[in-house]
Amino acid sequence: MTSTDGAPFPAYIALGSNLDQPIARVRSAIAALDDLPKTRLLRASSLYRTAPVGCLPQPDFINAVAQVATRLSPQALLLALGAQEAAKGRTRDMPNAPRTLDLDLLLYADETLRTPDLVLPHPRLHLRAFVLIPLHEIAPDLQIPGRGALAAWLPAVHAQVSGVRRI
Ligand code: PH2
Ligand code: MG
Ligand code: MG
Repeated sequence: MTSTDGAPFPAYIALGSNLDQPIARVRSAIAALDDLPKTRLLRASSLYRTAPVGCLPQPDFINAVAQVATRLSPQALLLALGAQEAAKGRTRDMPNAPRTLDLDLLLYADETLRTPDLVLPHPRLHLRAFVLIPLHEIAPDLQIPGRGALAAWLPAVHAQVSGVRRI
């Protein structure tokens, strides 16, 4: 599914920031998705303040999820998201260090893909309340390819839910 001259494909993107005015950064990053080539912003979730998960102690994150319609291939979309991160001053000193902007490609149509650069669906999306809750807000009936209904994964992250607050 890399020929992209026809109808656009839906894709979901997770946004996160926990450095230097994260609310403003996530808001402007959502708007900037509409400026990506061959890509339109369709929906965006509320912003959520979330406790860090799976990383060293660091400031709370601001997280959100957006849906786009794109004629970019998954690889081209991934590159475009990386360029946006770099344009917003993201440096990659250490894995899971606090970051100005993280843009993760969660889902691309019903594609499943396993390459060194890109795994679809995102391999941890169903384990993270800071992704599942905003994704459920904008796509309550979503099916995750290979994993079933998104809503069925919410109970699995109940221990993280108290750390996710809509703002
Ligand atoms: N991103 C991570 C690791 N942990 N925790 C929260 N709450 N939000 C994130 O965006 C996040 C995280 C790696 O990308
Ligand atoms: Mg991430
Ligand atoms: Mg990332």
